[in-house]
Amino acid sequence: MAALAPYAGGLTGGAHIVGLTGSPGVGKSTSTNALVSELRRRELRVGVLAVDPSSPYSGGALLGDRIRMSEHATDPGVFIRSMAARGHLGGVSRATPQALRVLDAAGCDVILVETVGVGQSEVEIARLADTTIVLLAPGMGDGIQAAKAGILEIGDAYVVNKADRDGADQVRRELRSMLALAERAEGGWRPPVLKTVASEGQGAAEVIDAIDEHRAWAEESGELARRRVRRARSEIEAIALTALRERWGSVDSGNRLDELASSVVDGESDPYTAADALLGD
Ligand SMILES: Nc1nc2c(ncn2[C@@H]2O[C@H](COP(=O)(O)OP(=O)(O)OP(=O)(O)O)[C@@H](O)[C@H]2O)c(=O)[nH]1
Ligand SMILES: [Mg+2]
Repeated sequence: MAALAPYAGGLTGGAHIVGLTGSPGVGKSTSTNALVSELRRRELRVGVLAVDPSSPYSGGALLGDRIRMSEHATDPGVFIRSMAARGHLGGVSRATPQALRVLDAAGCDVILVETVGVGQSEVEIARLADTTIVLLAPGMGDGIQAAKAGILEIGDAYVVNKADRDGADQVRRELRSMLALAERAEGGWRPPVLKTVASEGQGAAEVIDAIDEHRAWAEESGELARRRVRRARSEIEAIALTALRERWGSVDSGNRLDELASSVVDGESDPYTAADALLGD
């Protein structure tokens, strides 16, 4: 990581990190594939990270994604990697930034990060990305779910995929009216709501254009620099917390915790005093 530092990051330059999140089956991998095709048409180098936050073995997802992205498998301008985040200490926030750093240093212009939206993970990905795309689809109750899950705060662009199915326009309308209610600062970014048919590649160019516009705005407004500092902060924090937890393991050894627990049970001490004693050791 130290050797990579001069080649990765910066406050504005380097790879543009795009997070794609949404419910299972909404079409994230299919969309990623379509976006890669469009980015390659624009002669950009692309990295793809598919992060599975729910499983320590992303075998199934990996196989599916390989099939969906097989047309790019032999393209030297595309690097695709599936990762499981669970089982890594610190989850998405620890494992993913390091992979992003490597891809950035390797010269990717854009890195697409696909994560299934399951609770915390989509918020984590939004904290990692320069631009976050939230995918929805008709018939999944996604419009209403969106409000509940708090995804209205994290998207820099919303994409209603599977627009070949009934109800796409309705999801789009619902989403637009919900977004219109959100308060935005003067000169703030207004997330567009786009429609795609990822399986046909329809709408991919518009999504890439929206990403470009958001990047230009973020660079201009200073938001990009703020996000990158925030990303580095959470990265340092995750590594430090992991180190603390490891150190905790050595604090816990030598039966000190057992002794303190006995003293609490015996009424000689209380848990707060005991915790202070443990940390003071
Ligand atoms: N009709 C239609 N089907 C689509 C479209 N995009 C994707 N699909 C299909 O939807 C299914 C799920 O697509 P994926 O791309 O695997 O979805 P995902 O969000 O990556 O799924 P997970 O990674 O399992 O959460 C596949 O069968 C796709 O072929 C679309 O625009 N229209
Ligand atoms: Mg997928």
